Amino acid sequence: MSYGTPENMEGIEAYYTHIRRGHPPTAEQLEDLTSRYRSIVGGVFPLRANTNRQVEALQRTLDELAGEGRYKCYQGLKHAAPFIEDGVAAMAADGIKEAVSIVLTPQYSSMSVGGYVKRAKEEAEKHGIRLAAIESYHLHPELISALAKRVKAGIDRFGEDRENVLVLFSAHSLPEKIVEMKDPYPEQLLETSRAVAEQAGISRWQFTWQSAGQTGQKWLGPDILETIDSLSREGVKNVFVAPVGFVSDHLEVLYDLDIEARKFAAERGMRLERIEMLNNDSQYMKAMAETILGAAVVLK
Ligand code: FEC
Repeated sequence: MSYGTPENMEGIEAYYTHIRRGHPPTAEQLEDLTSRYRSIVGGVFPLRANTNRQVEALQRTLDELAGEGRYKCYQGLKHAAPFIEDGVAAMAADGIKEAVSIVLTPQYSSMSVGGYVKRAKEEAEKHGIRLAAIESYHLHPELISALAKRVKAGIDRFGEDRENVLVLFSAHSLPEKIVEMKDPYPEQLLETSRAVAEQAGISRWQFTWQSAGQTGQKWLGPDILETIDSLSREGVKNVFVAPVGFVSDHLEVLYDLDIEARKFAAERGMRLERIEMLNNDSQYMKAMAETILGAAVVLK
């Protein structure tokens, strides 16, 4: 399962309305989002083809690890077609009786992965499918190793300045109320960050939030722009961002980090670079495939 993206510019309004649980955005909100897509995509939505490639790569990895034909991958998206319910219905139509669900994002929150799982379970029940739901795999050794390699390679891009780089791990913010709910999301993100930093031999790092929504309630902070501002006042010149709660090239990375945060840093005389996203990285695929095989055991 994955987040989903509009198919094209005309699909943005329906997509945004779905994210807002059926409440259409105002004209101003719609224009704001459309202009962000315009600056990254020029009519092509990278996340769409990317998710298809991830599903194909995961299928190949499962075939290699468990034998061809043992597992079949289906795709279900949270906010776009094929929706989660479509994916489960497609399984039922093929006569599948046992399934494992996994979300591309590695850390669990009741407001992110929890929502995907609830919808998958409800639909599976309707079709009499037994479903084992994976909640997180944020410390899988293959995932940590893949991220650590990318952090190291990215820091090398700073050349002579590589010793003076501060690594900023980041993830999508959520409303602050998740803290009172004892949601594991912030802690799992810190655990991933700590493990990657350790394996990459990084001692100068911080965690920060990004991409908070405009909903009137308080979201987890500090936001990446606030963090960059504080760092600039402390004299930091080189920042390397690793959004460990995201795995793909999409709006929240290609706009929020590559355009908005980079410009904000440049205005303060700072250089900001970003990790290469995992997309269909073979170690990331192995992390998911091994987690799936482990979860499938409970169905036996
Ligand atoms: O490239 C693309 O087309 C899609 C990029 C995209 C990803 C993504 C991941 C997460 N979100 C999470 C939570 C929220 C909450 C709200 C919210 C709103 C948006 C909007 C867009 C959007 N998100 Fe998203 N998110 C992506 C895109 N997200 C566009 C609407 C405009 C805006 O606020 O920018 C607020 C909903 C509300 O209004 O009530 C909450 C979380 C993730 C990471 C986990 C996951 O991938 O599931 C959490 C990718």
